Amino acid sequence: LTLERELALAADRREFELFYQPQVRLIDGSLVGAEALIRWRHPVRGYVSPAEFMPVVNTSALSERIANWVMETACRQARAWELSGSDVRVAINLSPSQLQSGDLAHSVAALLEATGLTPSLLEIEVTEDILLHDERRVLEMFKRIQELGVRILFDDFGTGYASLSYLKKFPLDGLKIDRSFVFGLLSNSDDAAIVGSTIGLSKQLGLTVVAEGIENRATADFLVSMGCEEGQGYFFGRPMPAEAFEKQFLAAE
Ligand code: G
Ligand code: G
Ligand code: NA
Ligand code: MN
Repeated sequence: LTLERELALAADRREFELFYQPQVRLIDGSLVGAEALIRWRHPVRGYVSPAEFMPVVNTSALSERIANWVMETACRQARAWELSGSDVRVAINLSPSQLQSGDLAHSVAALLEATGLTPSLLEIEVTEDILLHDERRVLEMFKRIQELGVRILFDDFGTGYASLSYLKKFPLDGLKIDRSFVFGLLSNSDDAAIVGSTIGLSKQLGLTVVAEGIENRATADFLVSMGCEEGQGYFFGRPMPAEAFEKQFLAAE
């Protein structure tokens, strides 16, 4: 059985799940959002990381099916949380195939309509490999998605080849500083300089800035001192099933 075939069976058997990782306002630790992250609950191997199977998914015929499932599941969850009185935003990771086939803006509009989700509670995270596609087409698609009221964030900022030129070319709402720059923040002055400049740059461009990979309080405090507004990382919470997320982060709201 090839991995691709196994993944198709897994989709039929509903073995995929979305986990949610909290995103907080750094100044007071209050919840602002959740990033939806796919997991494969394998009957024998347990939870399999997307790093192991998403590269195969993204180059297979399954790609669109799983991407649509992620988008729909995340929107339904976000709407359920909205109905329960929370204003937590839910962010999804876009797959490259979602820009190649069909009309993404139309799918997003249809999904918002079907679920009743307030558009500003949905965020889309895009990586540089997505922006490498036909520039005019992507630009047009982003504009239409943003006109719906959905925000678009540049994920893994700083790790690509041309991060700055993308900030100039695309109408983004914010960026997520890649965790590789955040880990060493306290001990590496180069990382501190890069993160500090990125925060300054974001502010000057009017972009929301989210730091990823925050694993301890000292890093969070340092980011606050540099003016970073939002953060995400194991210090605040690991990616977890929706029910655990509700218990830990939504019950007290
Ligand atoms: O959750 P984890 O850190 O294991 O994720 C590993 C990688 O898989 C990350 O790069 C993350 O962006 C990606 N990933 C997780 N969930 C999804 C998803 O639903 N869609 C896409 N396209 N990528 C995802
Ligand atoms: O590529 P993307 O930024 O979407 O990847 C998100 C991934 O980062 C998820 O797989 C998640 O498990 C992982 N992650 C989130 N917070 C932390 C953290 O504090 N430390 C580490 N090592 N990984 C993290
Ligand atoms: Na992401
Ligand atoms: Mn990232």
